[in-house]
Amino acid sequence: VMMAPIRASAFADELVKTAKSIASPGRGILAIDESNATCGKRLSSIGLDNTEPNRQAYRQLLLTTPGLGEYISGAILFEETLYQSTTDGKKFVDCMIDEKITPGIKVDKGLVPLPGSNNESWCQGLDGLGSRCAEYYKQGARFAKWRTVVSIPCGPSALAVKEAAWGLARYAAIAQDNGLVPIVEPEILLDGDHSIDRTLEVAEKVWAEVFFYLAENNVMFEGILLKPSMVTPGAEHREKASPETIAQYTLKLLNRRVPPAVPGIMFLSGGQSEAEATLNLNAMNQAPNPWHVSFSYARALQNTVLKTWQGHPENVEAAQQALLVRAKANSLAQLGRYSAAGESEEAKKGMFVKGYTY
Ligand code: 5MM
Repeated sequence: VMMAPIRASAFADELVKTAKSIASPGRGILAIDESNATCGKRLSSIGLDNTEPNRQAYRQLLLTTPGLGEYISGAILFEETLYQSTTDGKKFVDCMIDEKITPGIKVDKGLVPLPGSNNESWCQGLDGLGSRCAEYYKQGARFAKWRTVVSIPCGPSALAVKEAAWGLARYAAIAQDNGLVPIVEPEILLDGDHSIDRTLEVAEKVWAEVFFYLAENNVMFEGILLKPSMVTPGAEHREKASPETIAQYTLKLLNRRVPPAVPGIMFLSGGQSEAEATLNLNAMNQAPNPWHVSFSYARALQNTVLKTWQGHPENVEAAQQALLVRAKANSLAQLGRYSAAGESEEAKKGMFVKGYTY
């Protein structure tokens, strides 16, 4: 007799429904869960101070974009944003629900050095996670995110990979127990001069361990979403790879490591330019595959928006149009129907920063 997973029993049906709706055709995730420190960096790039009203204004611009829900199925928020409202007093959560955008919440507490490793890091946040998830659910969140990183130039050490995988699995089980669909994000950083084959090798190791511990923690695979890095050469490698090559390697990774029970693969952009991130996603969707291969971009959805906004109220509408342009391009890429003709120069600018930490 097969035993059903013991975890997630109370929320099982709801988790499956939530995951499916986030992974619906032609839609993906808008990642705007920058912690206050990271949001401050974004604001300072356009000359704004890192104040609560400025963060609120920026998130209001994004979350009140008319028609956004056609292309965006979920948005990941930082805790502060989950409790904020528009200047007219409408809760951001309600703005999202009106557009059929599922509210999500970042639940990790960030990266710190991992003692005993090769200068690597681990992700904190398991203490008190159950009660925080329960609170976020009450506030309207229906999915969660936990991002940890793996560095290829630093090894990665067996210790760092194991810790990353174990932390993701414990988090995923706790999130499911509290009704939140966990996004599982072990970001393999772009840094390094390694080849695309080396990235594939590391990614295979990382995902093998992640799925081993997810299973050991009785996580229900139908109620999770993945947020992987695309398989590319290191950012400082002498050769660049075409979208076709990146798609071929990345799909090889998914085929080898990800069970078809997982409903959605929502890629991160990791410092790629807006146009690159869209082209690579489009290349992956040229043939049917067992999952929903889509996006969960932060920088690759926000770069042009920020530059267009510049913090001026009179630019809000134009900035919202810029968000719609990117969201629609990625929606088409999810369906395999994107063409790069007519992309702006801004969208083609790379955003990779060596040694970048959020
Ligand atoms: C939005 O940025 C997230 C990191 O925030 P903090 O480190 O400030 O807490 C990050 O996890 C992001 O969601 C993912 O890396 C995807 O973003 P990109 O820009 O790589 O698509």
